[in-house]
Amino acid sequence: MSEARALPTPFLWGAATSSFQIEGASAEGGRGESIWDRYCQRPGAIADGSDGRVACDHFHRFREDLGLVRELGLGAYRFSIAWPRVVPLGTGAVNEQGLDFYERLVDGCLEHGLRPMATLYHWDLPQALQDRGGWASRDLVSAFERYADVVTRRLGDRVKDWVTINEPWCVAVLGHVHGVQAPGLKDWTTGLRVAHHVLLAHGRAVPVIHSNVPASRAGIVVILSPSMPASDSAADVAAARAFDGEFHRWYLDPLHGRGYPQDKVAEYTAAGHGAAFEAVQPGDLDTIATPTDFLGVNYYSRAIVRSSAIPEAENRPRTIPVPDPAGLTDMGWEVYPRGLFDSLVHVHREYRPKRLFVTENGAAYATGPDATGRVRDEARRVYLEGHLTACCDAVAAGVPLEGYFVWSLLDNFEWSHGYQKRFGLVHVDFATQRRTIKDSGRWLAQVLRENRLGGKAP
Ligand code: IFM
Repeated sequence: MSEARALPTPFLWGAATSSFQIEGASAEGGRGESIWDRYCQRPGAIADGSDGRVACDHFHRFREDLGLVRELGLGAYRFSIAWPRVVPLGTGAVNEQGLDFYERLVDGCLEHGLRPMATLYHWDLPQALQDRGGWASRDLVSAFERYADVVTRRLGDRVKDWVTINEPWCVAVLGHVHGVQAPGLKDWTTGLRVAHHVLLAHGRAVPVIHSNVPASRAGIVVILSPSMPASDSAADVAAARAFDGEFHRWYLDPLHGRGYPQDKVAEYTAAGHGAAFEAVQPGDLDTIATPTDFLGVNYYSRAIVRSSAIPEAENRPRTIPVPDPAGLTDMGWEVYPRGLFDSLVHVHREYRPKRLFVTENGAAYATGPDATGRVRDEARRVYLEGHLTACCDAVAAGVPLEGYFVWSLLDNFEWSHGYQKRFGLVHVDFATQRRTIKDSGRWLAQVLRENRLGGKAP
């Protein structure tokens, strides 16, 4: 246990979720099919063969779940809106029942004294849009702009914090290059087109949010994972730089007015993916760089990168696992809080966003209830303590960090891992839908109550 220290104030403490991972009710309330509904049907796509049809049944239990956020002592709740619940076919008819659901959710937040932060796109694209080319098609940009308009007109009097897109790298690369997320494609040229359209959609949505929502704050969420060479060899150093280009700079540079990094443009072109850049039209880069009010950072771990002879066609990540398995979460990700501090300081110094939020941070551990019903997840408490300390250090170092959201409120559907990876502060028994606040959640509530970190665990 580290020395006790005061938490930064004012500061927004919250928990985060996303629609497909918790809502369930996939065929209720007029919701259309999403690419994740379709992807889950693909044999072998989801480790435990599960899907999102019921998930945490949050659609029906959201009041109980908001009560849990409050019980955890948090002041904010980050959730996402399912595009196919609001515009079932992606364009055309609006489903009023879908908007009504999010209105009830937002009102519930406000009744519980929670500041809502809404994400417009956390990966559940309407399948009808995928059938018309998905994010590889430029038509998606205006479809997203219109969807953002519909949602912000209805909720903008109550929701002030808006995230356009969650983790564009995951959308583009996991979904279209590695094929391990919906829609499950494996093609770099497509992935690069997707990345461009996703960024463009973000840039087009920001003014829509600003004009529909008085006093709004709009931003995008990126995932950061500081890349470090596995050795001092020139080849590993170059590989780490290449990873940094793919994972961070490809998004952060254009978002901050620098255009796409030229080293990566040259690399992708040399690898035969140059056709992707035909998607970039005059004015696009200005749109992508539309000023925002915050940058959201999702952080889980660092990446140790080695040069390798893996042929690019295999679409495999070029990272190596760290040697000490004791320091890994159930995702196989190293516990490395220092990387959060480094990432926040780096982004602040390099890109100067107006303000920052840690919009996701957390760890998967399978701990379930013991014979007394208590969930003793000490490993998660340690993880959170380390990362909260990193946030306090970043604020002390002058980073304009104004909030932190734990991933996740609930154990939930962890994409291709199904229900096997548990990130929640709250345990969910998926057979009964019973919720149990874990020890880590009780510890967090105590930290927030006492407004200090490093005290005795409850
Ligand atoms: O569960 C995901 C979330 O949907 C996006 N960020 C990473 C989390 C953990 O993998």
